Amino acid sequence: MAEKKKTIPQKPVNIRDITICDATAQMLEKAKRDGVETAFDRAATMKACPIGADSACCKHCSMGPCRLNAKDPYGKVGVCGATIDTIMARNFARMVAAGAAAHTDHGMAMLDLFREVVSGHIKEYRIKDVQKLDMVAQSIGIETEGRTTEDIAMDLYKELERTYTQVEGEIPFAKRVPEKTLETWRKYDMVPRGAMREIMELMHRTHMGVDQHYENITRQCSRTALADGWGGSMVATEISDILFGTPKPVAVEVNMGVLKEDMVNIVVHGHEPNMFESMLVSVSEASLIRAAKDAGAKGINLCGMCCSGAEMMSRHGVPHAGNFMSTEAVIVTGAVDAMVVDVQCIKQGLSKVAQCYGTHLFTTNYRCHIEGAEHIAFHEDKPGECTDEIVIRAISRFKSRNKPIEIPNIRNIGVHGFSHEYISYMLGGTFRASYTPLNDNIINGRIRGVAGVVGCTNPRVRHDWVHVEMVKELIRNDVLVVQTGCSQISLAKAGLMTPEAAHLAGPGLREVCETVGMPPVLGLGSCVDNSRILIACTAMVNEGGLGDSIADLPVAGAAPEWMSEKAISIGHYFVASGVYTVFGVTFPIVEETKFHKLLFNGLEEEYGLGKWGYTADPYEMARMMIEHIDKKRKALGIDKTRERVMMDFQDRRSLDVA
Ligand code: NFS
Ligand code: SF4
Repeated sequence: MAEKKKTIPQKPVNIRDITICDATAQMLEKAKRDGVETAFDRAATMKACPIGADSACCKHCSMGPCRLNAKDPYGKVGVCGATIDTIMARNFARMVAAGAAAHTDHGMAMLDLFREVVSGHIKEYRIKDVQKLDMVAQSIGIETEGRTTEDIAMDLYKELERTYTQVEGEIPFAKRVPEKTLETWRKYDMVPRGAMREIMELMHRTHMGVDQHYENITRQCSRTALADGWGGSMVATEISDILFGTPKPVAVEVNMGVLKEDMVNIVVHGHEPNMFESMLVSVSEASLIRAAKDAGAKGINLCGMCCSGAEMMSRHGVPHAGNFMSTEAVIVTGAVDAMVVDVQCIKQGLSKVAQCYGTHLFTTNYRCHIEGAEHIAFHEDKPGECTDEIVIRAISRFKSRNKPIEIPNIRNIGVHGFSHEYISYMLGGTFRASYTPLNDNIINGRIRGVAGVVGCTNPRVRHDWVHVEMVKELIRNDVLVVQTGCSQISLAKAGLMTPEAAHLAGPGLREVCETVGMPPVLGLGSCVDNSRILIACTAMVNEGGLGDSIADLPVAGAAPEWMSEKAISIGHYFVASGVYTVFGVTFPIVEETKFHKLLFNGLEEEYGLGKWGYTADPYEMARMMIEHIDKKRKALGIDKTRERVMMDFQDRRSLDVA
């Protein structure tokens, strides 16, 4: 450990300036004492390349890399002659391609599992939610009346496979898109065919010397992003619900205090629910529980992190230890006997931190190996082989624990698991589950609009702070917030996932929350579950009274602390679906260029889609979203129906409640 100290920044960093998460802060203090480096330390010493941050460079061929000047964007072109707009559009498009590939490959893996389960080759999983199977099948025109579950499931598999492999035609879930939104996509040739085709074509078109018009690149970029949102991600959500159950609200504990000193602690972190589901089976195995007790533990404690953690929390109430910027910190407790990962958002740095504390870091998916981590392959036809082995190894680590353990004593209980289906039921009741009450409350102005706040955490900004401040500002202004992923965990830790948090909401939203008994901030699950937000938007359009397309709705989206390419893909599919979407941290673009004007204005004005926004300031972000929501309310003619006189924004800000 000693030699690592050299890389830790010498100038004192006030830990409170880099995170508002008390548990993470406590562990960063400990890491400092232990001489262990984390991503927070590296972010402080790694100066981001300013040209790269502006996306003003290209390395698509060996005549370059070519660096343009963000201060004088049209003063220079690449060796091939590529302009700043071409370069930025290509870079952006490749981020979308990579992000969409991640979600669609995950979705396809779920679909592979579904096929093997339906065909009887895999018996360790089964269809758990038959009602959801029927509902999804019906939504894309598959006959369900009088047919067996197996028949319906096989037909659904065949249909959904087209989401990935189809060469021509529209992806199956295009049938779910509100008509007017779909019309707009058709007009601009933006309806996805199959994700493989779209991603391939986008990679082709962004190769040196192919598509060199930023606007044309952006069209294919939109089509690819839509193949993620209404394709890969939506398949991942729907198939996971069918196989593992559709989430219903459940009270769950979140934060590092979910680790237990006297138990064998296993933390699962990643994105695919299948391995996690099997881990849940293994930790419930009587023989393994006995082995843990024989080793002196009270039992086995399974916790989640990041997105698969968010799914397991929603479906099964598995406690959640923290979001992306806490994955190293959680190991610093010394209490984690095994951290198990599959794919996506897994910092390579975990391997070193795990070594420092004698924690086993296991990779399980053939797609993701990490130097220094041990790989125990997970096979769906014999899942227990991998997950039992991991439990056994965790027990042996428990037995030989030899480092002091410090677990932050912080747990935040909240309600999670608001699927679209449940929201409909919660608002409308058992007999007439519907979005009528939501639309009514938006029309009468009690609820001003709906905001989706999602995405990563990022050490370039104060961890959790941007999420929390912005969401508080939104609910204070009567905007109902729906959340997924790491952002949901930020707000859970801030205590906003409880019905009691309604007192932080404006009077209209508070009234609705109190009547229904719901929190002002609803947690929908993992990042692929952003597809639930698309479905919720569709339900709002179909319900009536709020316009004909998603672009008409008084809604907005944000990823205040984003970091990954997946976030860009998500942001762009929301924009292409008609939603104004604001990102924080930084935006890979040079302002006042043609490409910038297209993303931040033209897509809305000329194409009738949504548009992008950017600011790092949470209050400004909330203001921009509210302003957009009000603009949409005005266009719908419901701006006058708000009964109360709204306080000026600055007044509201001075009424800070927390
Ligand atoms: Ni989504 Fe970001 Fe990762 Fe999940 Fe968390 S970092 S884009 S929220 S875990 S995918
Ligand atoms: Fe430079 Fe053009 Fe090659 Fe990009 S494609 S590196 S801009 S020469």
